Amino acid sequence: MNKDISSELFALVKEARSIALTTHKDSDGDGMVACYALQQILAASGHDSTIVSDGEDLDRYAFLNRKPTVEIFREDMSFELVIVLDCNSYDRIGQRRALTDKARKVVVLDHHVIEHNPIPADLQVVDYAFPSVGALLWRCLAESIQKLNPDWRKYVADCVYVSILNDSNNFSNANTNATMFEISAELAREGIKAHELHMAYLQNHSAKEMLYVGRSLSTIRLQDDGKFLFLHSDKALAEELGVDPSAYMSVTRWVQGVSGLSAIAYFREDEPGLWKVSLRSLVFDVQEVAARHGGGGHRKASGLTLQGSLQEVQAIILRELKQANPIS
Ligand SMILES: [Mn+2]
Repeated sequence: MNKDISSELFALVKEARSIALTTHKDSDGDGMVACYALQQILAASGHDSTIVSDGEDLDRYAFLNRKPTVEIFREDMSFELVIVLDCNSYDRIGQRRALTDKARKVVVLDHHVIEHNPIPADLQVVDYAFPSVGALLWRCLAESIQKLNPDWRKYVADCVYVSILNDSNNFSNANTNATMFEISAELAREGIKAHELHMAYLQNHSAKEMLYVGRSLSTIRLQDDGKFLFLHSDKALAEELGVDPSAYMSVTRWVQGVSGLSAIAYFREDEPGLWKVSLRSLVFDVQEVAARHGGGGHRKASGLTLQGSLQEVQAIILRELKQANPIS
């Protein structure tokens, strides 16, 4: 851990005439905001890059005060160097796999368990010891970050802190450890305002969004003698309230810590009959469950997508959880 990869990364960056940065499907405040940070780090040494998105709403990161260069994926795009952040599997990058297929060189920087269908890379750093891929950048590109002017370094520090807030849910997930606090202390010394970033990123919800959470919480049902908590938000709810759930902080954070449970499953209908499932457990390996259905994540927190009626997809997950392996 903590090996600096600045020279290896910049060797690839210097020989590339075009650079794309990208992250997993349903991007989040780790993968996407780490792209923002890396774009700034590359720009500081004169290397332009493009963040390639799926067209998701990035307004929730507007408080970061610097406008990144982002383009929505198109089939005809190609870049000589593609840097993938916060995932390591083709299953997680969706149609943007075309970018890695066309690239001359590929870099993968991640902190997730390596799953099936890994993306082959010319430079790969996958280290589970890091709480977020933003934190991985902070340590593994420390040499480059130290050379940034103070304004840019502060921006990168803000981005890294947001990545930690995202992946730790404000220091409350199971990945909260000494490394997370040590890196956060370094970020505080760079001048980040932790309370402001917390308010701007995690608390900045509209009343309608809170109503969306409340209505979703009202669907809580217990399964299998109270071992599993299921809850859901269907597409009709998002439409009725006019909220974009993909831009919204996960509903699962409001049920984490409920006592007496073995696992939580949250079902969010993104298209009619298409459910994004978030699994949380301190007991069972939910990464294995997700990977069996083309999803991924961590042993205690994972996600997958299933097709069918709510009853059908809940039956699949209930069966899977009953058979899940304990975390070793
Ligand atoms: Mn992450």
